Amino acid sequence: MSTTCQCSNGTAGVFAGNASCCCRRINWFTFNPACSFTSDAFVSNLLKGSIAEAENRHYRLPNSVPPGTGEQMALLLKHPDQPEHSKVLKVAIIGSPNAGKSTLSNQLLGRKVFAVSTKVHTTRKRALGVLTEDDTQIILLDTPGLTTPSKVKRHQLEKSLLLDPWRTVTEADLIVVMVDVSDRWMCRRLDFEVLKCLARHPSIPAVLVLNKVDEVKVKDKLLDVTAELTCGVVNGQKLRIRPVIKPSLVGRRPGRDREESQDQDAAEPGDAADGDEYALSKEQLKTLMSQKGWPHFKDVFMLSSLDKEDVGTLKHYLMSAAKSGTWQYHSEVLTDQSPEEMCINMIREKLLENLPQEVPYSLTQSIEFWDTDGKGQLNILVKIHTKKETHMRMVIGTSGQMIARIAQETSEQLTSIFLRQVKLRLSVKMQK
Ligand SMILES: Nc1nc2c(ncn2[C@@H]2O[C@H](COP(=O)(O)OP(=O)(O)OP(=O)(O)O)[C@@H](O)[C@H]2O)c(=O)[nH]1
Ligand SMILES: [Mg+2]
Repeated sequence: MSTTCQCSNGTAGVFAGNASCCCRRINWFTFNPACSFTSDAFVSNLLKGSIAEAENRHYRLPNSVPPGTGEQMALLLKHPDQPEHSKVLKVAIIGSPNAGKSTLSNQLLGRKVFAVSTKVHTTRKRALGVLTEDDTQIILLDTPGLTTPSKVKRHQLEKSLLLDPWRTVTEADLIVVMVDVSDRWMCRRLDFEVLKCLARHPSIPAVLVLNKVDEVKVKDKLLDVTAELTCGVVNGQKLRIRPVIKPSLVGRRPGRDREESQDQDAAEPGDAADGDEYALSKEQLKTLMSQKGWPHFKDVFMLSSLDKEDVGTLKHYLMSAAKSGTWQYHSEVLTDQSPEEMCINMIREKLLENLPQEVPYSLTQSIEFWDTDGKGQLNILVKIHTKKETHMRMVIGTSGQMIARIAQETSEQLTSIFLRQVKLRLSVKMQK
């Protein structure tokens, strides 16, 4: 079974996989529509819920990260080795917590450099990944999930969760908005924080990525979601989608969820503030409140970030969108995170994955020892701080099994990031 869509210009095509509507040419860059309307094979795979591994593909071996801050700094400052006709694109990946932003960034880079977990707020501050192929450099800006001041306060999260996504967008050439379509609340309307972020920067092109399509059983639903989240308009073209949007959903007033998501805090990053050139007025905010989607997306992609082939199509799109310009980094750079930051982030990932709901959020870590020995092995000692004895016991686990597992799993991950043997030891300390 396949689903079709029609644009108002009369062209029609299969609307699935990495579909963007039937937009042949958009103002900002020219894009080959072969990528927008995918092969029957792709669609049939998508509808089956799985996509075969790409065959006969040659991937460039991805870069690794130096194991010392000094070497990493030197690499970041190294003069870019750009070719004569260099191209560049800075892409900010934004969205609600847990939408799959870091998973997508890792998959695009071809190597895991960003922490990923099933729990929200895994990413705590903006970090970048660099993808350099041939004459093109894509700078991926992975951001914390957009949240509100009251949530940050309530869960005692870092301020960077509040500020970084907004700051990151200002430096982007393209915004990728990620939505988790397996979450039925998320796909009813765009998160208000996301909408505000887009409204503050209407001149920066944005594309919508519907992620986790592998979790969606009824693929027709993706068309409804697309219509809702784009207000039925993509790249200035009105979508005519069959089956039509359910009448019950059309014109529904902002519901309880939107009202509930409104923050009580006075100063939100998207609100008007003195001296903020991007601030939205009260009227603009009011209009946004009644909006379910963003009618200015240039394209829509439907994909599973876990799937190499899906992500390959988006990567191709980004590569095609790059503009002539000087590279910002040497082609050997993979990320701007320091080795220590990456270690802390990966430990946080394992804590989030292995400990129950609120426990990992109350833990902090400090690096006590970091040294590469004569054999090239990186030896690290990290202390985990906790305020509760019960949490300490949970981190240690029965006979120390939990802490040993976290150390082992993180060591393996760091070994593949730094491309050398890593031995990580963990200890837990009660904080007064
Ligand atoms: N089934 C499925 N799971 C996915 C997909 N993409 C991401 N995930 C899972 O979704 C969870 C969240 O992924 P992250 O990449 O950490 O999400 P994030 O948006 O970076 O989250 P924050 O950093 O907390 O804002 C992880 O368990 C991922 O494995 C997908 O396409 N399909
Ligand atoms: Mg993340």
